[in-house]
Amino acid sequence: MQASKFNRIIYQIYPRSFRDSNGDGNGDLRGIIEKIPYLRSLGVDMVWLSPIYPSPMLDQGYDIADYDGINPLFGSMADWEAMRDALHQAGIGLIMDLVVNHTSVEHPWFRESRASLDNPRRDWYIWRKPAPDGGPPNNWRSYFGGSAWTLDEASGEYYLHLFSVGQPDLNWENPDVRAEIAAMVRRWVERGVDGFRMDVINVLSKTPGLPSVGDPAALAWAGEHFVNGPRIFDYLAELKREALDESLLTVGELSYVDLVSAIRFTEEGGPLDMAFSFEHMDYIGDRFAPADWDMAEFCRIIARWQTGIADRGHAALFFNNHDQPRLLSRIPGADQYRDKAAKMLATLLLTLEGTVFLYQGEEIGMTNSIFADRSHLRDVESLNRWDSEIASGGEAAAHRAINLGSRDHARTPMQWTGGSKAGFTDGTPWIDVNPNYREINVDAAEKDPDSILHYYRSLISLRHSTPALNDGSFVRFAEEMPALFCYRRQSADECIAVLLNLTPEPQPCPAVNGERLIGNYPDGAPDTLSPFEARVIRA
Ligand code: ISL
Repeated sequence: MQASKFNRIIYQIYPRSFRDSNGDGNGDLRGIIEKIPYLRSLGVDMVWLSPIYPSPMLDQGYDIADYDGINPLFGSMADWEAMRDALHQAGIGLIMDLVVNHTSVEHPWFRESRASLDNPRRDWYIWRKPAPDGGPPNNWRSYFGGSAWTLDEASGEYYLHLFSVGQPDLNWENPDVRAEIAAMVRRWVERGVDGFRMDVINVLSKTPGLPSVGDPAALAWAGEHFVNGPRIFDYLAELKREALDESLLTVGELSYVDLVSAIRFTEEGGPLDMAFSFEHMDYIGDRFAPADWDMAEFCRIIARWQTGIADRGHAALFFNNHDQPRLLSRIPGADQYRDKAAKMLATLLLTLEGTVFLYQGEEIGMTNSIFADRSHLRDVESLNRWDSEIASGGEAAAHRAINLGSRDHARTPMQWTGGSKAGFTDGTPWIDVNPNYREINVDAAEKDPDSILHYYRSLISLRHSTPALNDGSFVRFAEEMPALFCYRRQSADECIAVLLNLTPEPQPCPAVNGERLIGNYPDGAPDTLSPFEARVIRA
């Protein structure tokens, strides 16, 4: 079946950790080319590459120093073109990461901007004089901890960075900035990309005057004056008009977004095709000091979004990405049932309404890693957090926070084999391989017909061949059973029922008659679900 734009299954590659072809310890574009047969055999329709542009890598490439180049760490433009062509020959589309809320401090625009108060590019970024006490102009906090402002000693002014100190925010109020970004996007379209994943795309527009927020520490206030700011829809409509066409797939990462605004961004005629939202990941609060993971609550949020967004907007579905600890490691009881829980989560993700995004390693059940001390961390947010925990709570607190919340859990190298360095590199990996690679790796999974990997393949193929799984409505049932998540996907001529046990204990379940399409246990008793059992039935 030819997948429509919305029915595609998309695989996120974190290039630095995917496959290293030249032994320097860093994944690269030639490494991706090597693995295209693997991607093809998985059955995915597109890949999204996290940033591969020239960058000081302070935020692992989300700090871009040149929007039109390729970071030599990953290869050359010729390598990129070879990868694009090889993907296309394999029938796989290519989505690039568009990071336009901020650049790197190393970007020539910022170098010019900071060079002097009267530089023509001064206004391309957000500069303000100090507050009367000499401190930052307002109380905004950076996503990565600390003030969102840094003083530039030379000019005596502060610049705004919602993320790290190396990621100054562009001034989207300036029409020249917007025109230059649109031109850059057009150049990538001309180079043959098939879509864009737009990084924190709903924070471009700041409230004029940049007022302080009510309580910078409280999550609800965090984005008060920049999340979905006053001109965001104008900016995105303009970008779409100037640079994008319907054949491209656009997926926005929407920070702190609620259902109502997510619909506005993705409805018919809206600026984006689809959007990532985070309520199902963020309900635990601070990732580094989270509330207990609660599968019933997770599914309740998913159900609310499924029902709410239906026919109005379009969801980009994901359980893992490069910013989240591995979901499998968060679920109570899943350590005892890794295989079953991974397959249960896969069943859930691949039977929901929306466009499915998989993250590298999820398809073999990769888990969180262990970071012995600060020297093993690479992520700027984790390093900041380590330092603040050491200052306030000491070593044990720092370990606890990192083991729960670090983004580095998702960034350990892809585990290809049980051999040296998990088959990721012949050199020294830029970040340690998870020690469990001897058991959890692609090679082993290929050989085991009952592996998580083969289960993903079957589900991907099932979704591609089952219209109701793409376009059918979502209706939850058996809601009175909190240990289960049960729903139907209903289209005009078929109905698929999904029964999931969210717990590591057997649970009674409603009887649903019909043909069993897939499941993670051999056929069992019709009225009981085994630990983390998943069943998909053509009802
Ligand atoms: O706001 C969040 C959830 O509601 C955050 O998780 C937010 O989505 C995230 O911090 C933004 O991430 C993106 O932009 C960052 C970069 O470090 C991340 O890797 C990227 O995914 C800055 O570019």
